[in-house]
Amino acid sequence: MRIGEDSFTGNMMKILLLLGFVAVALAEVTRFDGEKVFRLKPVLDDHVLLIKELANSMEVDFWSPESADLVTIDIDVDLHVPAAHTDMVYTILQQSGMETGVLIEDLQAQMEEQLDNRTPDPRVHSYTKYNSWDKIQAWISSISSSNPDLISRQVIGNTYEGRPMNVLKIGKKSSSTKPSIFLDCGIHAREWISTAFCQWFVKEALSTYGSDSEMTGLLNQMDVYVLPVFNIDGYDFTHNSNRMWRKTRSRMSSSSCIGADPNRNWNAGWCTTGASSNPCSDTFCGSSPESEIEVKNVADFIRRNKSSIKAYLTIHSYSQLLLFPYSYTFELAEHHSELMTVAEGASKALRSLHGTQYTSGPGAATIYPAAGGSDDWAYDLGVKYSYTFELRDTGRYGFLLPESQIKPTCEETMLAVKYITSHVQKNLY
Ligand code: 0X9
Ligand code: ZN
Ligand code: ZN
Repeated sequence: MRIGEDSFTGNMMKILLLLGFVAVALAEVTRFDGEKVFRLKPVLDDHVLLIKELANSMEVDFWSPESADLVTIDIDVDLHVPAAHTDMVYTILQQSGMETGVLIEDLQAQMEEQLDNRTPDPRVHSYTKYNSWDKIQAWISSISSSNPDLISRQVIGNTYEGRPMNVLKIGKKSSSTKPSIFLDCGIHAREWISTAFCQWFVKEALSTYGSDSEMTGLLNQMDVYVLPVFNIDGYDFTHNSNRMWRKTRSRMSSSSCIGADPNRNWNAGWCTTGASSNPCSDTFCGSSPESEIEVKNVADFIRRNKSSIKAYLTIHSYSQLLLFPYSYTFELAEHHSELMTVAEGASKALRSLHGTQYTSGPGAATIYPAAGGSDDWAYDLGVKYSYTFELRDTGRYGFLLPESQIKPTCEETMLAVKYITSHVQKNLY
């Protein structure tokens, strides 16, 4: 090992590289100054047509529903419009007579307001902040190594960009295989409250095991597999480049557009409805079922553990819904009435804490038909209790739910999740 000139050169190189990376990172951050989110209430075919035309003629981004293909009469549309077009779009909408409101005046300002819990130390992991992937990854390691009696972890594969996907298995150790529940968060990158919930769930499980009888009973009898961040590449991208990213970050040689919708990529009526085969769409279903490595990794894991997994819970945001199969068809699921009863009980438990209202029902009829989702896939595989949560809020902040709402949102969601898990525990099959 030589020192002197070489180490000086080496250090200079490091500094230059670092500066280079900083410059690149800064250059790539997308800002949203002056951009608005409109809420439209289409009640005529003409309104629907107009929204689709707008979508074709300028770069608007659908927050809800997720693409122009899903727009129909009588469902609210939350539309994100670039600054340069806001005046024109607003005028056109006004002239059409469609009811139009402004949900978010200035997206950049709202984005900065979202981080309203930035004290005391921005460098540490916090359950009431939106943590970066790097912080979550460190948290996964430390929480598993400090709770060896209740947590074990395994890597189920890597993401497209090579990040390890850790699944935490939470439960009292047992020599035989226990029945289990699979919980994932962060399928969609920009739904940050979802990712916050999985961390909250793990914390609550650990801190109430032994004191809360429901949690103790659950973890004694069952295991809960938690995937804290499903779409890690996308999540990291929302922290470092574009806050509004939804999809994975995979590349295809046939298109310059990046990523597929990881909730349109499952082998359940794949790409037949409410999904797009255009790689540039936010609801692109991918080049084939499970083309997204993250989806494949999770599907493989669930298939491998199929005989033990009794419930599949997946956390999204926003619109305060508790959904169950089906979304790829309007046909009712075989266990429709039980799924509905449990969903209503869970919604009621959730509401009891802060009065937050949830609507429950099968996906297709309750939000929109959309094929290739994880809930439908798990259900058709044989996981009877399959639920998609859409957490707070109903559009005031949308994906930019302030950090000050993490605690109340997670607390109320815990009640619904525990309601479902205790039903599952009492009705093992
Ligand atoms: O569209 C989705 O993937 C979910 N809504 S979100 O706003 N978070 O994107 C709803 C998923 C419901 N289930 C299925 N479509 N299978
Ligand atoms: Zn990172
Ligand atoms: Zn989602």
